Amino acid sequence: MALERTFSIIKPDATRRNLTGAINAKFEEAGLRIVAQKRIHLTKAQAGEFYAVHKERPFYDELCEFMASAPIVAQVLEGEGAILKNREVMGATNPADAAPGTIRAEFAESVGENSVHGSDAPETAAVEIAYFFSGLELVG
Ligand code: RTP
Ligand code: MG
Repeated sequence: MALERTFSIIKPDATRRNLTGAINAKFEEAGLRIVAQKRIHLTKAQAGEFYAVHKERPFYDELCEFMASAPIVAQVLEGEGAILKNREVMGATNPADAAPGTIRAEFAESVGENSVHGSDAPETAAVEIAYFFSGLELVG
């Protein structure tokens, strides 16, 4: 499998509970390298632009409010098959369905406030990385 990069967010429910280090430890234990990272506080409009793909979903407004409710940590993770590996480490969207040991099983509070975001495909990873980081900020 090729060396790959994916985009990750540590969400407001997790930054609020001071879980950035605990979540980063999960990534590193899985062999993912954090090659860029910054803590930012999105506006609701910026959150809406990031999650525009979910605009028609019933939870969209609530999701945007939540993502703007506290700082996030935006990250780029690198590793062999990083996109899939990160999705595995995150666990299922709903923590009730997440496998034991995954980030969402251990830390998520609900299906909405589920501690992390991870890109779901190479195309979305490229778009999401470029939305938050310039090439100079990616240090492999
Ligand atoms: P993400 O995009 O954040 O990595 O999560 P995901 O792929 O596992 O889930 P997705 O279907 O893309 O949904 C995006 C985010 O919307 C919130 N959500 N709320 N209230 C609800 O039923 C509901 N469903 C989804 C979650 O924060 C989810 O991660
Ligand atoms: Mg998604």
